[in-house]
Amino acid sequence: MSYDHILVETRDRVGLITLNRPKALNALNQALLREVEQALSGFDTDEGIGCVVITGSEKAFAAGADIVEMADKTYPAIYTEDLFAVGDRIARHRLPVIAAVSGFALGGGCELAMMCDIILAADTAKFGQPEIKLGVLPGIGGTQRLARAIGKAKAMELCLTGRMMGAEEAERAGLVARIVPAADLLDDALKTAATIASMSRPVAMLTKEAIDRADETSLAEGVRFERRVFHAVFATEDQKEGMKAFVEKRPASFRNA
Ligand code: CO8
Repeated sequence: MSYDHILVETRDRVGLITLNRPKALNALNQALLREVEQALSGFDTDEGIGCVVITGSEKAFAAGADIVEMADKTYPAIYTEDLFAVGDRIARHRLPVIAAVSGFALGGGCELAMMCDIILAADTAKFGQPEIKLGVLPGIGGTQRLARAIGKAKAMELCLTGRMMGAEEAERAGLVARIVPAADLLDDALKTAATIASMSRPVAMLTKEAIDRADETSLAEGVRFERRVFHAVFATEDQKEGMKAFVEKRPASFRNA
C-alpha cells in the first residue's frame, strides 16, 4: 500500500504512522484521514502488530482539519458526504494506539490525539480547540472527548475561548498520560508501544474495550462488562501462561491465544 500524506512503518511488533504534510503543519485533509484509517485497519488485521503509534513532526502533531479544503463547502455538501465520519472509523479500531504529540495539536489534531488511547506529550506540545475563532465548533468528537477527559468547566473554557494549553496543564488536567522531553518523544512512545505489544494481543484489545466502556455506560454496566471479560480471559492460553510464569518466577511468553 502506498500513501501520499502519511508514512507507515513497522518496528518489530509496533506499527508507526507519521503524519506527513509538513508544509501545512499536518493539517488533516480528507485524504490524509482516509490513509490513517487504512493504515490502522491494516495493523488491526496484522497478527504481528500489537500496538500502534501515531505521531507528527516536531512542530506539529496536526494543526487541525484542513481549513483550505473546508472553507468553501456548503451545508448540503458536507452533510451528504458526512464530512469527518472517517473519525468514527478511526476511533473504532481495536488495537491500542498511542498519540505521540509534539508541537501543535489543535482542532482536528487534538481530536485525532483524543481518538487514540494514550497521549504522550513532548514538553513542547500545545493542545486546543480553536474552531470557535473560525466560526465553527469541534466536529470530530472534540466537545465530547475533551469534556470527558478534562471535565466540563475546562472543556468549556478551551472550546469557548479557543486558547491553547501547554503540556503541563494538559497533564494536570488528565488529557495527557505523561510528558517527555521533545527529543525523547518518539523513542519513549515506541518503547511504551513495545511494552504493550509484548502482552497478550487479545487481552490488550479486551482491556482497551473495557476501559472505553467507562465513557459509554453507567458504572454498574461497566463493572458488569469488565467482570464478564475478566471471566472470559480464563479461556485463553495467555492467562494460563501469564499466571504460571509468575509462579515460576520467569517472564511470561504470550502466544496471543
Ligand atoms: N489547515 C490548513 N492549513 C493550515 C492549517 C490548517 N488547520 N494550519 C496551518 N496551516 C498552514 C498555514 O496556512 C501555512 O501555510 P502557508 O505556508 O502556505 O501559508 C502553514 O500551515 C504554516 O502555518 P503558519 O504560517 O500559520 O504557522 P505559524 O507557526 O505562524 O502558526 C498555528 C501555527 C498557530 C498552528 C497556525 O497555523 C494556526 O492557527 N493554524 C490553524 C489552527 C486551527 O484553527 N485549527 C482548527 C482547524 S478547524 C478544525 O480542526 C475543525 C474540525 C472539525 C470540523 C468538522 C466538520 C464536520
